[in-house]
Amino acid sequence: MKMQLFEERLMRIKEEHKTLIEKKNEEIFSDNGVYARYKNPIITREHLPLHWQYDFNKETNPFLMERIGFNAAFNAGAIKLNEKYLLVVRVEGNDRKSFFAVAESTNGIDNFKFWDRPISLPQTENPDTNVYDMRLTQHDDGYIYGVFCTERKDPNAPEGDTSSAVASAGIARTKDLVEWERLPDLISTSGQQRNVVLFPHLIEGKYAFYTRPQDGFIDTGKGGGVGFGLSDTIEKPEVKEEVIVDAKTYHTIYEVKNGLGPAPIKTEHGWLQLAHGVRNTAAGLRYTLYMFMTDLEKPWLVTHKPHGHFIAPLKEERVGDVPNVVFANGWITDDDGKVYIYYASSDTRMHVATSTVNQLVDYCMNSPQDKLHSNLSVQTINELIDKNKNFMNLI
Ligand code: M1P
Repeated sequence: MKMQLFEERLMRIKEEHKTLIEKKNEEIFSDNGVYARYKNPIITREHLPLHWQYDFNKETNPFLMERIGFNAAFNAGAIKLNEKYLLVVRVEGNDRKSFFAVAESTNGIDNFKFWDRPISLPQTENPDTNVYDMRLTQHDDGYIYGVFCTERKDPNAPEGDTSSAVASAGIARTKDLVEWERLPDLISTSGQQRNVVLFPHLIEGKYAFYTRPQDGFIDTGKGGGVGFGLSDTIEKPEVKEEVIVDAKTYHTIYEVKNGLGPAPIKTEHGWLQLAHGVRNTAAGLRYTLYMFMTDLEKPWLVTHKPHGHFIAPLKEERVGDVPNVVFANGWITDDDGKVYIYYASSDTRMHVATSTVNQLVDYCMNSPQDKLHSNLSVQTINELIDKNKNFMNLI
């Protein structure tokens, strides 16, 4: 009886997994013309390898029950290596611990398969309690760097406080995403750091980081937005001074906090930057993605910034462990200029949206800016209406 149950379940589990992994994705018509979404999420917790979940020995698992459960697969870093689109996914176990695992696809939009084992991340002297949200940077020095958030219990938390944590930027480097060398965590002037991204080139002979200084674990407090700072070396990374690149601002989509997404994309007009902004609502925090461009030579200076969000949670993307959230820490540019924007919804699953470098530059350079007042927004709309006066026969 038990043997039959085992075999039936085995067949069903395998079939469902294969169908999911092999499911073709479909581009959805883009009404905004800036980027196209796709019909299916590209990675979910159901994509995780079956041998991470079940004990397939009939003797020790006669009911073929799941032994290790996974809660979510989201916030992935991205890189293209050897013609493969690789995502370093934040996988969260049912035990709440996040870790990193690589999933690969040959076309960047579907058929993502996880590598055989998750990444075994070397530890520093002070072991991580939790790690998440790795940003990958192919640096001029020949290494691929993974900068991620490492979280440990706050040693100064009052007795009985079993929630407070300290977030820092952990750093590891690799050449193949298989073998990783851990470096010391970034030291900076602020108490906590999350959303730290390594810039791909040296500046004035130094390693350059986009940062997000914050006073507390959730609240950024006086830490005013996306920052930027230089470190003499990468082996002893320390940013002694941070300038604010993009400040959090009253009554915007990044009024509560913001943070950089992936490492920027170089274009002839400047660096394309993708970030997340957080605003408050009666239903809690809302995370959306926005874009801006920075100067080619001085990548800490914003040159163009479209108003409002670029991608906001839509339909089922709004539902998940942390609702009303989109978050991105990975994108890939192909040689032909196609851009794959990898974003997660509601801290639960991964999606892709595609665009091109030319479209994203056009979006950044030609979309109106946020003028921070309703009447000025109306003025901007009226300017477009006036511009369209001679083209009304088209619609
Ligand atoms: O839950 C939404 C996001 O919250 C954090 O982002 P931030 O540091 O900007 O608040 C991160 O923990 C991120 O992983 C998460 O998706």
